[in-house]
Amino acid sequence: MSGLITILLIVLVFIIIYQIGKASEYASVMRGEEKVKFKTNRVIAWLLVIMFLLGLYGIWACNNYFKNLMLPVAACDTGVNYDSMFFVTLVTTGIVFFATQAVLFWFAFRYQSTETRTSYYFAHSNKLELLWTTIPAIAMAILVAIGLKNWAAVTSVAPADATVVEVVGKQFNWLIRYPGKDNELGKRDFRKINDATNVLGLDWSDPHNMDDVISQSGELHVVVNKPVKLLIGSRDVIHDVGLVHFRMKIDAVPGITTTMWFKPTITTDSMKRITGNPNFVYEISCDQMCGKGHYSMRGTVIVETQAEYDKWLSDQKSYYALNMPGGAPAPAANDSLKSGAKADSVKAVSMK
Ligand SMILES: [Cu+2]
Repeated sequence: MSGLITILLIVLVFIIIYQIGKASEYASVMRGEEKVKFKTNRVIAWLLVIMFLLGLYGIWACNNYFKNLMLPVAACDTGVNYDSMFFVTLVTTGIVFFATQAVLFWFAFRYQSTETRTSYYFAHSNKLELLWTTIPAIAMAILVAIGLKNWAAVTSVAPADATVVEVVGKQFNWLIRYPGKDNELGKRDFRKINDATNVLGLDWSDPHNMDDVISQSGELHVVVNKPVKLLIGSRDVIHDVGLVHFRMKIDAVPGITTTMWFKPTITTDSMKRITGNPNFVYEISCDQMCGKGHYSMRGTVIVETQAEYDKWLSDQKSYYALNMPGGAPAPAANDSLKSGAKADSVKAVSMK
């Protein structure tokens, strides 16, 4: 019974709304339909102007509210170039945005339909088509060219004196490997990966691996004003090395080594002073959704002087020393390394 009453009530409400609509229609006929139309036009035109002003205020308010989220100055040369590219893009598109929006809302207000004005039908103009196709095309081409130049700077061949550091993503942290005193990273083989004793699958038959240092806490130490080249990889799924303070990011793909290089120009200590934040740290974020622990893939970049870096590195034990206590480097067993099964037995020997 109550269901029927509800349906009847809904029907009744619809009938009332319909009747109100009809009544206002009759009223407009009695008052003169044209008059009502122009009055409505005026109201809408003013509402559009108000909407435009509210929109401008909204942009300003958002910018003001979120300005604390703005990044500090870029901490490397390529980052500074990236920021200037972003600024140029923002100014170019910003001018076009404000100009077109202002014209759009102003025309709707200024040229509203009135008793004396009839609409002008404007079908087509080749000149206009050419103008508003060519100018944006040229502007976009220039912006894209600047972008390609910046991208090439980051991904091009690194200077010969660059320190090479390996950054490998895994669910869910960054493994960072430094070449030891020999300044060369040893070979690695994914078949040798073992979470307990060989997180990166270092090939112990390669002497270059003996002094390699691995940070499992995701601490990337780099020297100020010295180029550093990152060799980036992944142990499982696609991750992404995001270095927001250096305005850089690149995917970490399993089976492929991606690289990018940069020259940090501001030490962590200087950046603490610049930002006025004594707890400031440069961050490594994972910029690719990689699983349920994605949020926790936070590493840090420590930009320091050469002396500080040398001291830090000399304080580190090599991964080999940490995981193969008392073990001697594996004998020359290059031939047996060709198969994964045999390679494991080599590792077992070296662990004894
Ligand atoms: Cu991730």
